Amino acid sequence: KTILAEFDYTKYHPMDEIYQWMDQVKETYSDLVSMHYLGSTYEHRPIYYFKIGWPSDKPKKIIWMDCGIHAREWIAIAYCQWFVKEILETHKNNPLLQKVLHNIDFYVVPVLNIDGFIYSWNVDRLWRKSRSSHNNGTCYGVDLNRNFDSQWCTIGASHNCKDITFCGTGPASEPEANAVSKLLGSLKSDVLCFLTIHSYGQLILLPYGYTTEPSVNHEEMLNISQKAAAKLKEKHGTEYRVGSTSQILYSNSGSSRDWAKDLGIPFSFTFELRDTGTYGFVLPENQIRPTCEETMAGVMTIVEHVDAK
Ligand code: ING
Ligand code: ZN
Repeated sequence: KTILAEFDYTKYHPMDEIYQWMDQVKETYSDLVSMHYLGSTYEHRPIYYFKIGWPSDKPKKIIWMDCGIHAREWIAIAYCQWFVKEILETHKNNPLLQKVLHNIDFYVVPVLNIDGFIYSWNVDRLWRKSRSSHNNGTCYGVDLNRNFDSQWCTIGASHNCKDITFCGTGPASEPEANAVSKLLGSLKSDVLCFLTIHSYGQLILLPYGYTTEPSVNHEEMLNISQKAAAKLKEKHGTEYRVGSTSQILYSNSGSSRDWAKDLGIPFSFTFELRDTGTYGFVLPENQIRPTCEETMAGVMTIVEHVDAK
């Protein structure tokens, strides 16, 4: 059992340590952070999120960030932890954060697909999906980023439960996707920006995946993400590409990012962290620090721009 001051953010941590870390963060920084129950996984594990911001009398906007919707993308989870740590440890000396924490609450889900993440630690490092059982236990797992109610399973997703992009049995059929949909649905007019963190590819992806049509404020989001990519590159020289998913990659339906955009959240981005394929999902621990440092620069550029709206 480690204490929070000794927590090593440059290592990957298994789920029991992340649960412990969340408890310690909540206890240590109770003035600025609260921890809330989002919902349950298929295997009945609790999913929690942090709410980070100063209490306020006037209504606050929300910036959402989730990590670990895909089990094998461990660097994304390490980034959510880094993001929380950075806010809590540096806000006093950071004018942008001082201002933002009065206007905005960050809602951070460090691990969304907990069942899959544990399976990736214990059984199959490259597992992507959740762990729900299908076809009488003959196949397991839904791609949670194909399970949201946005043109569900129309393109770039599969109805076959054996496939890696299995979309599930219906829109938000999975408890993890349903929990996110319910909470964001109830908050929707207050949410300013939706960020969902993946790996790998070094990309900032914009809506839409399900169509090549641009979203209403595509130019504005493109502009913001280009600025973010430039700031990110200043840290360690890492090059990012920016654009709508369907235009720079290929089409896919049922993603949380598209769903959030169509819910009415004005800004919605997917980050694909390092690398571009050398190590892929198995990014070495010595890249956690530089990856998190540069991603912080990119994310804070987005935060700054959407907060000015
Ligand atoms: N990538 C995302 C995924 O859900 C994406 C985003 C969509 C990439 C379509 C490419 C094409 O597949 C990862 N890495 O999960
Ligand atoms: Zn992913």
